[in-house]
Amino acid sequence: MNYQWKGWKTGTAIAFLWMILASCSENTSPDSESEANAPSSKLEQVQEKGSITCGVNGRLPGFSFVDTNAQYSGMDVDFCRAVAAALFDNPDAVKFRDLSTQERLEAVQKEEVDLLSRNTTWTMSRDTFVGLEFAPILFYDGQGIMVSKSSQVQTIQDLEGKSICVQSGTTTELNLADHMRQQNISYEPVVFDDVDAMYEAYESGRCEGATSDRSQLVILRAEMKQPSDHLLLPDVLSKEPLAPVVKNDDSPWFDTVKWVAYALIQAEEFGITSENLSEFLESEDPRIRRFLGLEGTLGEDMGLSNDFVVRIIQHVGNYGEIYEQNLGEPFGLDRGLNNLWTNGGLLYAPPFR
Ligand SMILES: N[C@@H](CCC(=O)N[C@@H](CS)C(=O)NCC(=O)O)C(=O)O
Repeated sequence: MNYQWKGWKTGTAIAFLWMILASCSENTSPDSESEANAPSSKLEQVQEKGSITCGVNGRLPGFSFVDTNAQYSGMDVDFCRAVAAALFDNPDAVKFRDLSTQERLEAVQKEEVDLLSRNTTWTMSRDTFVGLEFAPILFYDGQGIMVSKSSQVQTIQDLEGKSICVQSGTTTELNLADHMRQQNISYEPVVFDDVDAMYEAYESGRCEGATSDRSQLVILRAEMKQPSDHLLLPDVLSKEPLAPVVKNDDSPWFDTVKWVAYALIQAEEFGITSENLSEFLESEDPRIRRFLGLEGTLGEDMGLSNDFVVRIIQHVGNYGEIYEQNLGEPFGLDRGLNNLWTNGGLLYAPPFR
């Protein structure tokens, strides 16, 4: 047996496998950093730093958008603010960093950001191979297709032989290919690296359809010159559970981000809002008292202050308030699956005890 040859073959096979996986995994490499001299948790690091760096989209109204005065708004932005509120009692202790679709996962791996809060779908390969952790799902989305009314397209089948604008480095691109293959529909994908270029091309008639997360299509259609010229097909091509992301192998930091997300959901379930918080601070209900840190040491036990939930609600509000302010009121997006489990949705926080 020629071991050199065998080794070469194995090496080539691994390199080849990596190339294939990388092409489906948004240009990231496996996390191979030695854990031997692992630094302290990012929780301690950010506490020392006094702020968090949060990776966002920056160009998606409702989720994360930066205006001409450099002010950020949106659900993803509010989640960054909630983490900062929990840690520093200051929702403004966040440095936002705009990340493109292609940059976002590597920025987490390389710790250029402490947290990614950017319309990012939780997938198995991102969670495992790419070396990331996904916090609780904060928006249950699904992929949709928008078409111009002038194209006469009314069903996915009508897209036979037509072109569809799609952005590279997304689950969207992969799902579209899967779905059309499964339905035996041949189409022309027109792939863009840049989201603005993609929607401009679609609006100017370069493609009959455009595909993305449905929430994004609804929001961006509202921003188009003639929103009523465009139609969202009823089909939902995929599950797109959008969740905040942190780097693997750092439980204290992952726990922090995770329980901030659950606190937003549980606050809504208890009916605690930024408006009525002071009444709840008088509550005799042991579940509320524990949740708000009036009893017990749930916060301190994980390295935060005992009143971290109070800080979140006071500065940012509960999940429902954040949703209404960013997506419900401005864009009329129904809660749908993004409702509490008690209201027929999927939002469910484990017990705070
Ligand atoms: N949720 C999907 C898609 C998210 C995504 O990045 N969407 C694109 C549009 S299809 C986007 O937001 N692009 C903005 C940009 O790259 O600046 C994913 O995680 O892959």
